[in-house]
Amino acid sequence: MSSNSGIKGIRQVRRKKSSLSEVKIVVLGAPGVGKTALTVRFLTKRYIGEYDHQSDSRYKHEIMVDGDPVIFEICDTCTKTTHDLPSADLLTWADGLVLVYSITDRSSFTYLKQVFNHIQEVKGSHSKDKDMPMVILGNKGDMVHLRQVSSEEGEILSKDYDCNFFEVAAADQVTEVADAFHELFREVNATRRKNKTSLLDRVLGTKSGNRVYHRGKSDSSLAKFQ
Ligand SMILES: Nc1nc2c(ncn2[C@@H]2O[C@H](COP(=O)(O)OP(=O)(O)O)[C@@H](O)[C@H]2O)c(=O)[nH]1
Ligand SMILES: [Mg+2]
Repeated sequence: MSSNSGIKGIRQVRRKKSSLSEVKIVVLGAPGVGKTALTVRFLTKRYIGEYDHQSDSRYKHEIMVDGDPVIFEICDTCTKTTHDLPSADLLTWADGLVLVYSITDRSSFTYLKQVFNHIQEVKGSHSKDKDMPMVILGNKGDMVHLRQVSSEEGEILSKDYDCNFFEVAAADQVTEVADAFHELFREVNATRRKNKTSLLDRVLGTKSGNRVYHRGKSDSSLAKFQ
């Protein structure tokens, strides 16, 4: 091997490292909706029926999204009652939120609305200049015979809060669950780009002059899964 190809090799490694993205995700939802099952399904592709978590669990995994490695840091919250709401610290830590309800449990759907109101309040008092990318998951899609929340209601909720919505089943889906997390990562990236551009606009005072292209939801939903 010539010394030239050695240098090339090092450059390639460096480039790869610097392009590594990181995303911090918090999984929220009422007790028993499948937050842990979905998180574990996404990170390991496996489904483990019962978990005995007494506190929030944190995971850090490297996952390929659209051909690039991404470090997912995930906080799987351990909500004990529907009076529990995420702390301001946790919401500040998060780049994006996975909001889970169960299609077999109407109260878990109602709980999400409570969470949304809480997020708006926290965002108001901690006026941070960023949107919070979110995805809503209606889990336990395999239990249609016990359905209490229609797909349309899930869709309407997601339109109200301007986020993506997927009905999934941690119990028997792998790709669909992963796709939902990947989509959230894409949304986080789009928001980061938007925030960077608006900061630049403010610093350079070019707000009204330049036209900037922001990737819309329809573009990101077309992106192919792996
Ligand atoms: N049928 C079905 N059961 C599920 C699904 N996801 C989770 N569960 C079950 O729901 C219960 C609660 O799941 P868990 O992940 O611990 O919920 P968490 O409290 O939100 O973390 C467990 O018995 C899981 O096996 C699913 O997609 N379908
Ligand atoms: Mg759990």
